Amino acid sequence: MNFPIMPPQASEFAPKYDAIFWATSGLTVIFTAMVAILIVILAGKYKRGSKADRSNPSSHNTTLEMLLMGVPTVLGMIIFVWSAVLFIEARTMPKNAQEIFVIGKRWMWHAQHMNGVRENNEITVPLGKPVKLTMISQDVVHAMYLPDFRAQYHVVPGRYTQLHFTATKPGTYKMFCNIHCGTQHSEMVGYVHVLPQAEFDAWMANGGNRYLKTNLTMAEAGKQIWDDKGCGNCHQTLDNERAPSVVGIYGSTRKLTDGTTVEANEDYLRESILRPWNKLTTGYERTMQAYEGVLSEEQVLNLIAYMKSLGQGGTSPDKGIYQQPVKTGRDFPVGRKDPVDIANERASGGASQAHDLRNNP
Ligand code: HEC
Ligand SMILES: [Cu+2]
Repeated sequence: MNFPIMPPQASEFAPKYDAIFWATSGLTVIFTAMVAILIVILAGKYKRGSKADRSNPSSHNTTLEMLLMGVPTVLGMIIFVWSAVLFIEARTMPKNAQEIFVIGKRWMWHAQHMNGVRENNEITVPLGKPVKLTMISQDVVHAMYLPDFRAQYHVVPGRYTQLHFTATKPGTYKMFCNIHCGTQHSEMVGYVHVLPQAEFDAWMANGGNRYLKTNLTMAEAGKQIWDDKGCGNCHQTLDNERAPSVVGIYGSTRKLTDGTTVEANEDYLRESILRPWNKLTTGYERTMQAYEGVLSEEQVLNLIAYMKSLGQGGTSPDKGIYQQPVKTGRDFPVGRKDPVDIANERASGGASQAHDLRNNP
C-alpha cells in the first residue's frame, strides 16, 4: 500500500529535518500519553467513594520534582541545540553554490541562470551541488516552497531573500507558492528538475533547451519552445483573464487597445512575441514579458510555425467574457475582470477553464 506520510527525501536537508520532526513528534506523543494515562488511573483510584488510602497525603517528593524539572529541561536543551544547528546551516549560504535568480509574481515563477538561460515555472538544478536561490517579488509577498527538498522561504517585494539546498536525487519535483497571494495563488506552482552535473552543464550550454532531438519539424520545435518557456501558462485553448488564445490566430484580424485592427501575419506574430506591448490585444494589459533578447530569431520562427499549426483565421477576442470593461466601482483596471468576479464565477461553476500547468492549446 502506498501511504506516503512524508514527501520524498530529495535534498541533504530532508533526512536531517525528518529526524528532528519525528523526534519532537515522538516526545510529544510520549508525554501526552503519560499525562493522559495518569489522569485516567488516578481519577479511577481516587474517585468519590473509593477505598483508596487518604490518611497520609504527601506534601512533596523531591526525587519526583527533580525528575519533572530535570528531564524536560535536558530534552528541551537537546532539541534547542539540535534545531539551532540545523537552522544556522539552512540560513548560512554556501560559498561555492550554483546561483539562480528567481522572481515571483502573481501568478508565476521566473528563474534566470548566470549565463542568461531563463525558465518560467521551472527551475533546473545540478545534482549534488549546493544551489542558492536569490529571490524577490514583483508584487505581493510569496513563498518559495520545495517540499521534497524541505526548503521554504519568503519571497518579498523590495528586498532579496535567499534559500539554499543540495539536491540528492535526480528527477522532477514540485514547487509551490506557499503564501496566499491572490485568486490564482493555487496555480502558482511549477517544477524543479534535478539533472546530474554533466547533463546540467550540457543543458546550460545549449541555452536551456531540454529537448535535443533532431529532425523535428518547425512546428514541433516550436511546441517544445512553447512548453519550455511556459507560454501555455498564460495562453490556453480559450481566451482567459491571463491572455488571449492563439488557437487560429494566424490570418485572423486582431483588435488592438487603441481601436485599430491588424492582420495577424508572421510580422505581427513576431512583434507580439518580441515586443508585445507595441500592439496590445484589446482587453489585455502589459503583462506578457518582452522576449526580445530572450528568444533567438530561429526560436521565434519555430514558435510562429507552431502557432500556425494550431489553425488559421480565428477571431479576435472581442466578444469574449473577459473583454467587457469592468464597471464594478472597485478600483480595478478597465478591460480586465475584477478578480473577485472571476473567483465568484469559478465558484459557481461559470466561466471555468482547464488549469493544467502545462496546458497547451
Ligand atoms: C504572463 C503571461 C504570458 C506569457 C507567459 C506569454 N504571453 Fe503572450 N500574451 C499575453 C497577453 C496578456 C497578451 C495580450 C496583450 C498583448 O498583446 O501584449 C499576449 C499576446 C500574445 C500574442 C498576440 C495575441 C493576439 O491576440 O494578437 C502572441 C502571438 C503571443 N502573446 C505569443 C506568446 C508566446 C509565443 C509566448 C511564449 C514565448 C507568450 N506569448 C508568453 C500574456 C502572456
Ligand atoms: Cu504567490
